[in-house]
Amino acid sequence: MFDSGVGGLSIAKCIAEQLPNEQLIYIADTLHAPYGEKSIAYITERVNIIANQLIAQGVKALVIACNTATVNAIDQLRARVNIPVIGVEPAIKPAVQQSINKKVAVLVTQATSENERFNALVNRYKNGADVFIQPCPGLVEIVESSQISTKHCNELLNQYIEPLLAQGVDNIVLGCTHYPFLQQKIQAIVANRHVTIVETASPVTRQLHKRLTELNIANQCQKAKQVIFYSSKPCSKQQALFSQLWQQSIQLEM
Ligand code: DGN
Repeated sequence: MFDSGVGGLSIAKCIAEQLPNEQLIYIADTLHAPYGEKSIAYITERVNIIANQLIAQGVKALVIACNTATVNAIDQLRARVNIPVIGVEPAIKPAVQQSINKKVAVLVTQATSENERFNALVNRYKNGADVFIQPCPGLVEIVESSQISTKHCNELLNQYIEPLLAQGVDNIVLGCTHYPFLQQKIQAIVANRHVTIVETASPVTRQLHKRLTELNIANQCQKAKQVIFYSSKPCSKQQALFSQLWQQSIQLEM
């Protein structure tokens, strides 16, 4: 599995907990992050390079743990490789179903907000509800640079979320895998407002398990395995960030 950086660890954590008999390899493309403001051609090239590295290691499935990379590059990757490719898409459908006010917000990167496939997904599932698409420039960088506890982070989140609350939104979908690391902060902003925050780690984990089971290749490790972590920019700062978000000391491979 891979992401532009550490965001996909929010998905990896869920997979590692729920599917302990799978060997996970995680690549963070930190040297080329963030993807959010990059072109489709650039994102596609990065996705293909990383997917090839993972396939060369003999993986049996790929998880694109990044909404931006999924909407921009999953179709061509699926057409090109012969193993299951699981993507991450914002959980708009359940959010609309459970919204009482029929007003839902989706927090995404700039690239996702402008993407045709993402907008088609919104139109497919909105079912008459108001779906507010909120691009959130800066949030990925905050997670990548360990600035979650700063005033700047609070200010940006308030700037993006307050107007949505004023509109009566009662479900907020986290449409970027970096955002679950800001969930406590978002929760504090929406406190007492009866707002549900919707994430995608569990549905992605279920989908991965389903595909592996269908192909009869699930649970092939006898014992629970340690996750192997790579970064395209390995350094002590990165290792500290990985360990902080993984809530356990980890070793970054070169
Ligand atoms: N975690 C990525 C996503 O889910 O979209 C962030 C993409 C980026 O690098 N901006």
